[in-house]
Amino acid sequence: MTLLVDTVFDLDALLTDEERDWQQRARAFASERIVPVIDDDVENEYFRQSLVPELAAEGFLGMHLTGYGAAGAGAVAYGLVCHELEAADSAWRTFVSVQGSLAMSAIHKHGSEEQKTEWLPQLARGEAIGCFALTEPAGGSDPAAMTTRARRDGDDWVLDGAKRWIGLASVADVAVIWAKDDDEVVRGFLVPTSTPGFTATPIAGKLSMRASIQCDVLLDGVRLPPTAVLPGAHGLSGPFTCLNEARYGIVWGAMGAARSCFEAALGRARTREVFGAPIGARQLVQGALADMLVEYEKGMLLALHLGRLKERGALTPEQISVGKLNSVREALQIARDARALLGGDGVTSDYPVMRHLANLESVRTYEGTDEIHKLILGRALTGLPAFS
Ligand code: TGC
Repeated sequence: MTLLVDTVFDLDALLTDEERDWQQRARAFASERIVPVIDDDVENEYFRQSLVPELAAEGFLGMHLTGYGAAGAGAVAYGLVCHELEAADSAWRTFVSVQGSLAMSAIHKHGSEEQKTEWLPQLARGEAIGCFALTEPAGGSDPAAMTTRARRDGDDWVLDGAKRWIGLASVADVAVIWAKDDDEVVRGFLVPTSTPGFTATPIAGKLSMRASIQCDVLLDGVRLPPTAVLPGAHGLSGPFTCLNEARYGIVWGAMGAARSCFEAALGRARTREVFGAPIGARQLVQGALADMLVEYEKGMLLALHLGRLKERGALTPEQISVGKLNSVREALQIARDARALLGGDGVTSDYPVMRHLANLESVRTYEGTDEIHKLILGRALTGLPAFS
């Protein structure tokens, strides 16, 4: 009997027809529109912006939000789309995350009716790109220490500071900028990127996420009207509620990268002959494949469980930390094991494994590092914060 990845626990049987439809459309999009070009784009460090309206036409941008042109899909459907896009490349799940889970979510959760009406429909249609700027050059793990300032000047706000690792900022039309006001309260601002004083510079020399863009952002006396502030965001819970959304997408997405690596290793195990037999006939190789399968299936079941909790409004930040930590950690291990099974060929672009491995190193670091998620769980378990 031959088991196919994704059929072991018959995850499909746990999905609705509508969820399977989202999954199939995302799988088709990934295989027809992303996979054929991804090696070139990675080689050339190229963000293929022409795919943005196509992703929008599929309804993938902000798909889990309701109203304002968003699809209003469920959390599991959104997770399945993240899974399929990241099976092609983390860059495209990252794009959907930054646009939908971070920029659009920030506006949807914290924006005024005018801000939602102005920005959400065009972001959902892919006619505008959004970015989300929280992390600063001194580090991303402690947003409470941010130094970007928002001061009042009459009715206006004026922003000064610097942000780093901001996805899509150089191609974005609007940036959600997080800054401290004169009372040391973190506030969010919608900044059209054409505003004088806003500069975004792509970070060069990345050996990971090469088909995506991450930027340094400089805010030099960026003057904004009073309507630019997100009225619903006061304090760090403002950005953190958006990070919850993006971290949730990663729980599914990282397992997509893992699936791609697992499939490559499995195919090779069946065909590659060493010592006169396919390596898949050897006990050590079967043991490695079994370990990959176990972690992949556990990761998928966990993602589905978290998705169902989210749909019931019962998902906690700590549960998201369990998912993000597990999915990325295990996806990295699967990618490393797959690389080893592929032998020397595993380091070439004949296989997607090294590309996924390099991408997953970024995914491990952004949206809360493994260490930060362990500390969130450590605080929840002991009641004792280790980071203050
Ligand atoms: P803490 O005292 O725990 O919380 C401050 C306020 O925030 C609330 N809160 C949350 N609300 C919703 N969801 C969550 N997950 C929340 N976590 C905290 C909390 O209830 C409190 O609210 P209030 O009303 O009482 O003020 O804050 P802390 O400073 O002690 O937090 C520590 C820690 C480590 C948990 C936090 O700093 C953390 O999560 N660090 C990691 C940050 C992170 O993920 N950075 C990645 C940035 S995003 C990214 O990588 C891609 S986008 C590009 C970009 O970086 O901009």
